[in-house]
Amino acid sequence: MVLKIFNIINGLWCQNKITAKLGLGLKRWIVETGWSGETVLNNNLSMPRLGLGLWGPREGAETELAVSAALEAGYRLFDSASVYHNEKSLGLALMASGLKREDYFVVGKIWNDEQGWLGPQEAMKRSLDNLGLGYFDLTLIHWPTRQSGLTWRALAQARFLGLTRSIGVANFSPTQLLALVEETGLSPQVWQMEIHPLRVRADLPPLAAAWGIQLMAYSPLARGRLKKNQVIGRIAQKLDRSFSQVILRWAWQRGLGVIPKSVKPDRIKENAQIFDFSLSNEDMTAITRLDQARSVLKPPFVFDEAGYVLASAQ
Ligand code: 1BO
Repeated sequence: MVLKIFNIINGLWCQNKITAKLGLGLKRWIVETGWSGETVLNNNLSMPRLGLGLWGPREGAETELAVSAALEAGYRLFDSASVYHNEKSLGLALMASGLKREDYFVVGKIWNDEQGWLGPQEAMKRSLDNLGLGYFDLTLIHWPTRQSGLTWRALAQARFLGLTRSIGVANFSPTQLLALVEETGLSPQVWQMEIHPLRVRADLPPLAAAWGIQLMAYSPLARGRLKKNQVIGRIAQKLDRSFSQVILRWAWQRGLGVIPKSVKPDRIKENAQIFDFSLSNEDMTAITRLDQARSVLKPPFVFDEAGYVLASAQ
């Protein structure tokens, strides 16, 4: 909302280069204060930092109800993927909300067998058709494959053609990301990774900051593995908050985008209520110390020796 009002006023006086530059500086300042819940990406477009993860809900009423509950609770970012098979329901719920297209942010992903030069744009058109939308706000390569250099060039072209406004990667190690940028000369706007207190990835925030890329945590609640954790329980009790709110707030204070998944309206609402309290440095450290460098995910395919998805396993 703060950014929306700002954008209207800013549009009126950004008639020349100097005022436009001042306007962008002011926009960054508003975002950095945390008032807006948004971040400005390295292409100067803004993105909500809290969103609803859609890996799991089934196509149909389950996804539609989750998305409607999220919209009502104030979520504006929806993390979809062709492989989640619920794009039609996401699109229907967005349409039913009556919101304008620019008022929500839709993330899409290119699955492994959609990678290469022609596959990504065909897949994006298919997904946009399912969603009933004209463009993605952000499109990610879902997993690194040996085809990802070509995929990345195709995504850059898709951005140029208006199929997506921003591009990024998911599940790329720092080495794989560097190799991609070196091969193509194209930097991502967003880097999505599995991050939660059991997999802290302390190496990633400084790298993302140095490279000017927004980091986004998927499975931020460790898929329920922390429900009985005593450290989080103690902090939650002290602050009179839920386990999930404490974990999400920890991720938020690390500067991450967060996309918790839930299909329960009360849980969806609860997960969005993380802006009226904060964690002390001691609490942040105590949660960070829970790190076990452990993934809570079992990808349904295998990787080669350099961590790329094996073509034969896609
Ligand atoms: C296998 C899908 C992982 C989450 O996007």
